[in-house]
Amino acid sequence: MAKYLLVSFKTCPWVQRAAIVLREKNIEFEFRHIDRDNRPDWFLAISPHKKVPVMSIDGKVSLFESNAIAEYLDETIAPRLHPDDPVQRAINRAWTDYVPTFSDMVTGQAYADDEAEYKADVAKIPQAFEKLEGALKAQSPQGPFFNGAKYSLVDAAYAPFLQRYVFLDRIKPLGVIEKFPRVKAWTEALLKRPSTHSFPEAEFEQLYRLNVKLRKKYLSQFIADVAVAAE
Ligand SMILES: N[C@@H](CCC(=O)N[C@@H](CS)C(=O)NCC(=O)O)C(=O)O
Repeated sequence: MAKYLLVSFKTCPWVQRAAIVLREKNIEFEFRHIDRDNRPDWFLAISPHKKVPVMSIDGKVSLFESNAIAEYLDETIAPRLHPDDPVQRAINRAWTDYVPTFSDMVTGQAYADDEAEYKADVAKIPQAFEKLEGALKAQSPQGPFFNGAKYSLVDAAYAPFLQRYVFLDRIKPLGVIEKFPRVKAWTEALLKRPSTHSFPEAEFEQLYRLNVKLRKKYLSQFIADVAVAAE
């Protein structure tokens, strides 16, 4: 088996997506966390956009962009997480293409400078959840995952952002996901899935909260506890 090295910032959701796919496929990998503010030269040499994730294979080739990494792993290592049916595969890919927009709409409020901006950002969340609610109704009437019982790359792509929505909802209640029962049930199923988690859940939530606090944005004032060291 090839040697996989996944280069990461500890709380990066895009790294988490790649890590989820590795775990779903039972692939052993080295998880190497680097400092966002002091990116080593060896990393800069293999990451064209200076971003994580980068996945190095046998120290010979380095892949970047979480979607490209996920697709590569799915093409090369069983079990296949893409559906066999080409139409279904195209639908799944279309929904993973929506992830960057979804993440901005659902977690963008964490970067708001003031209350007015925060409220405007929160007002965008229902539009994103509504689209997903419709997609889940069409693709997965019974749940629990995007394609029903079979876990797919769509699940791996959304899990990190749905998890962050839950974290943000616990910092300052948003009251949105409750209106979208399929999205809510999907989120719960993804959070229960062991592959979602790169770190113990409570520890990771604390780390996330600390990052939000240290960002010194509008939301920071609602976080009282800073129990773990920043990374
Ligand atoms: N489209 C990229 C996004 C990766 C990304 O934005 N990574 C962030 C960390 S979560 C990063 O490395 N940011 C550093 C920077 O922008 O300088 C992917 O899917 O892999």
